[in-house]
Order: sequence, then structure tokens, then C-alpha cells
Amino acid sequence: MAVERTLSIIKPDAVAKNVIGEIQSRFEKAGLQIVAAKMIKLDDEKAGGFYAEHSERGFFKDLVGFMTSGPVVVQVLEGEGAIAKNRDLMGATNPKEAAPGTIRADFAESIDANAAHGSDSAESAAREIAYFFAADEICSR
Ligand code: RTP
Ligand code: MG
Repeated sequence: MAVERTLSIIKPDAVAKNVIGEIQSRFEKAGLQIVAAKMIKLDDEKAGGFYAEHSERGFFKDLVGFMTSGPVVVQVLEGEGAIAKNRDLMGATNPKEAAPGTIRADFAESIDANAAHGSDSAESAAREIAYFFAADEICSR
């Protein structure tokens, strides 16, 4: 399997719950390396641009409101099959449907406050990583 990079966000609900380290530990235990990371507070423009694909959806306003409600940790994960592996570790979008032991099953409250984001394809990963990180902020090991 190819070594990939994917964008991960620890969302405001998980930051508020003080489980940043627990979530990062799951990535590391699954063989993914954190090769870039920063904590930031998104504004409407930055969050809306990130989720632009959903701008016509009914939940868009709530999504942007939630993502700007507190700080987030944005990070780049690197490893074999990183994109799918991260999505598997996160579980389904709705925590009620997320498999036991996944990040969303264990830490998320609702489909809005669902603890984590992960890129859904190679194309999304490339766009999303560049959206938050300059090339010289990513440190492969
Ligand atoms: P994410 O992009 O945050 O990793 O989540 P995802 O791929 O699992 O889900 P996506 O379809 O991309 O939706 C982005 C976020 O929008 C909220 N959402 N709400 N009320 C709804 O029907 C609904 N659908 C999606 C979720 O918070 C989801 O994470
Ligand atoms: Mg998505």
C-alpha cells in the first residue's frame, strides 16, 4: 500500500473535552505519524471555505457555526493507506452509527459535534492539506 498524507481535524467538541492526546494516540497506535500540527481558531470564512462542497446543504450554517465555536487542532497524518485508515479510526459521520471503539463512537455527541474530520479522498487530502499548511510546515520523518 502506498504511503499517503491526509488532513485530520480534532473538532471543537473534542478539544473542549480535553481528549486531543487520546485521539492523537489512536493515530500513532495505528501506525500513522503526525507530520504537521497546529491549534487554531477558525473564522466563518476559513471554515466555510474548508467545507465549500457543502455550501448549498441545509446543515452548512450549523456546520460553520460549530467549527468556529472553539479552537481546533489541524494536523497532517502520514502512513500507508493514511486516508482510509483515518476514516476507519474515526467511524461513521453520525456517532450513533459509528462502530464501537471508533473515535466518533467514543468521543462524539451528535452528527454536528462529531469530534474529528478526515479527508475523504486523495484529491480532498491534497486540497485540504494545502488549505492549512505551507510545504515547509510539514515534516516527514
Ligand atoms: P467530515 O468532512 O467533517 O470529516 O465529515 P464526513 O466526511 O464524515 O461527513 P460530510 O458528509 O463531509 O459532512 C461534513 C460534516 O457536516 C455535518 N453533517 N451534518 N445534518 C446532517 O445531515 C449532516 N450531514 C453532515 C457533520 O458534522 C459532518 O462531519
Ligand atoms: Mg467530509
